Amino acid sequence: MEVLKERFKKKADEAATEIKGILKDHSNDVIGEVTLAQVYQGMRGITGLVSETSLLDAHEGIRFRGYSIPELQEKLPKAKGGSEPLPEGLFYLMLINELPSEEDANTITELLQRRSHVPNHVFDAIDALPIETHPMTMFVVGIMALQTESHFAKEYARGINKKDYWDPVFDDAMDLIARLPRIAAYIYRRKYKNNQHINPNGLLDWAGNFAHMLGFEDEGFMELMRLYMTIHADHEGGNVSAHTTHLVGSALSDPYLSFAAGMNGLAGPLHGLANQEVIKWIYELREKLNTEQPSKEQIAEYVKTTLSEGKVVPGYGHAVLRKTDPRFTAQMEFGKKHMPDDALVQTVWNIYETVPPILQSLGKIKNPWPNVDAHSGALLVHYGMMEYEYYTVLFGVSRALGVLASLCWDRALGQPIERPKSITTDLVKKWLNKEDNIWGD
Ligand code: HAX
Repeated sequence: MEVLKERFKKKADEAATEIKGILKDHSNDVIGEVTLAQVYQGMRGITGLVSETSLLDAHEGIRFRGYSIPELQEKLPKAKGGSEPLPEGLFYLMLINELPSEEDANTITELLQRRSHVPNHVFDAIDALPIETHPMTMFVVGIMALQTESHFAKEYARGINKKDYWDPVFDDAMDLIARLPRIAAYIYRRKYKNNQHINPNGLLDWAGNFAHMLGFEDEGFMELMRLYMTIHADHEGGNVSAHTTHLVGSALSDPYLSFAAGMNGLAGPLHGLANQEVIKWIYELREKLNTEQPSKEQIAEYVKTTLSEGKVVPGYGHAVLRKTDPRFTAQMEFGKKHMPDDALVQTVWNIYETVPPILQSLGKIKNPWPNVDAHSGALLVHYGMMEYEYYTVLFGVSRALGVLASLCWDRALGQPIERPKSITTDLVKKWLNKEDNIWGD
């Protein structure tokens, strides 16, 4: 067994024993209560899931295995000459629950290189789609076509013992993470660069090689990809893409099926697609006002128009966060360091100064502050990646690191099929009328 797999299994066995002990003594302890508003309004704030890889605090933002983004930037291994963390290191941290050494991160880079072959039928499946197909649809089709390679699906068909599920799921997760940049780059080059594809460079790290296959050799863009792939990787378990991957995986659908399902959720405009919506919205604003640098007053007017048309301001608000997203701040710091005079980046910063008080004044929005998607597009445009419909694919490649590490943990801990209870309004009315025995069996 390879070293990484052995280390994971050891950690997972220890954690499983610990959880068993906790449940033995505390199974009936109550950790929350559920209100009718939560039942009707998106289960907001209901604690009902365990996801080991990261934890979100409403005010502080995300921590990956206890580490904030600035801490990751300081403590994770870097590429030679670079100053942003290697996403391979974050993956190691999420999977093994220990900070990786440089050697640990390099081991993952090599392991991913070895597993990165994508069979031709995957490219054929993508090629069968009309060129105008949205890149996220192409991405999901590519992942689904790759499902032919699932070790878990084959082992399950052969009758694998349930205590061994984690093993082929681990292999599928590693294979998928290794292959996704290839598929994603293929989609980009097919749709936007005349089908001129670029071979992988085995000397580069995972994110650097992805940048290379996309056609961006600029060291600044490679650094951006390392940061981008790190900060988008995970956001605890309840967000749509993570929760969907976990939910579908709980039916023992293999990691390809589960991750593709998660990506369909990421493709929604209230979730990952917001990164394309932000840039589209800024471009429409620039076009309407016929200026590359709208003033704060012009931005404020445009925000009011957006709201009056019954639309959301993309990139602002969050279901859990109640402060500026530290993923936004990390990108802002990157912008200050690499491109402080960029007109689009400055517009993003002016929007940041303009939007929150307007949203706050409406009184109903719980979080008027920017989320991760408010900033990412402007950095990509700076390096020449203009095709904003593609941006959510980048998010998806990164998100694989977190949700697939989590899926390994789900199977190693023997998490059961997910099946919460739903009710009808009729039942709610009976409950309010205090009728007996309403919850049934
Ligand atoms: N612009 C306008 N209205 C907004 C808003 C925004 N940015 N954010 C919230 N609202 C509205 C809601 O639509 C809701 O209106 P109604 O009562 O009329 O239905 C009201 O304010 C209360 O919503 P909330 O409780 O504050 O927010 P939710 O938890 O329901 O929704 C969302 C969280 C992120 C979906 C929401 O803030 C939103 O639509 N934001 C814009 C889209 C976006 O940026 N999405 C990306 C989120 C981060 C992410 O997942 N990235 O991938």
